[in-house]
Amino acid sequence: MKDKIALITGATSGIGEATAKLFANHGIHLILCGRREERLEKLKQELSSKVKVHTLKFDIRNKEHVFEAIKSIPSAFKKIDILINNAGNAHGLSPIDKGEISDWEAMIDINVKGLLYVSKAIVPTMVGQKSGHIINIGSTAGKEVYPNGNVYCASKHAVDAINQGMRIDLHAHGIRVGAINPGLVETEFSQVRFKGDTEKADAVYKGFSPLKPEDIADIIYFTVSRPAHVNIADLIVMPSDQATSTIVNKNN
Ligand code: NDP
Ligand code: 8X3
Repeated sequence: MKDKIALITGATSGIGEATAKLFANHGIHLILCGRREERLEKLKQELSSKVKVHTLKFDIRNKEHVFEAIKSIPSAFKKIDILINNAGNAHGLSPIDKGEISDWEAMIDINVKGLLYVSKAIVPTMVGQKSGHIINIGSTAGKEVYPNGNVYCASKHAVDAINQGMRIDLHAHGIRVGAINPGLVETEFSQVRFKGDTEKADAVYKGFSPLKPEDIADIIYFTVSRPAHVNIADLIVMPSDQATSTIVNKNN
């Protein structure tokens, strides 16, 4: 994997950040994306002793900014081997009659449209180079629907469909496409979902051992480091204490 180049969206936190650190340990050069510039810079400083790091600050909702940012990638980083479509979040957890339209828009714009913009900006180059590996970060919420999860689940079901569609369209071009669908992972995810309500966010992970972002990073690295003839197409991973989105053993 040494000297491959990976672009990771949502690299400033959680799963994306853990993946960036693990990739750097394996000699994979990095293009790190997110909105929080200080975090991007900090990560760049930390990882630059191991690999080449380029940072791109953009809001994935803004189509023009996505395309400008990706166009601006210096030539040394232009041959992207691995795309990790990871940026995303839940916004709110409310029944459909009470949900905020702005939250629905955020989830569709970031989790679905943003993923498509980034892919559209990168995939044609992969097609040209007849190689590439795309990992779409879905969710158990893309495999089932849970109470009050309505639009977040819809956005992740869309990621599931896009993952399948990408694989159908791109496998003949030598591009591997696969999704990793995690259950409960303790990151900033619930802080964002509950808009900074730390008590509510912490309660999500109380009483059991949730996945850590490093657990998902391990699986992402395993997936991208399989031999060229192996494509992990769709993988669900949950904490051992979780059986479905709603069945979680919280008695530990
Ligand atoms: P975090 O909140 O820790 O990280 C989310 C990342 O997405 C941040 O780096 C953030 O960067 C980026 N992001 C969010 N909004 C935007 C935006 N508008 N433009 C650009 N980047 C954005 O959560 P996770 O690490 O948990 O989430 C990563 C992925 O994993 C998401 O797709 C999520 O749906 C998925 N997932 C998470 C699970 C969990 O339980 N935690 C389970 C299943 C799937 P910045 O704010 O700097 O822009
Ligand atoms: C994140 C996991 O269960 O909160 O996708 O939807 S969950």
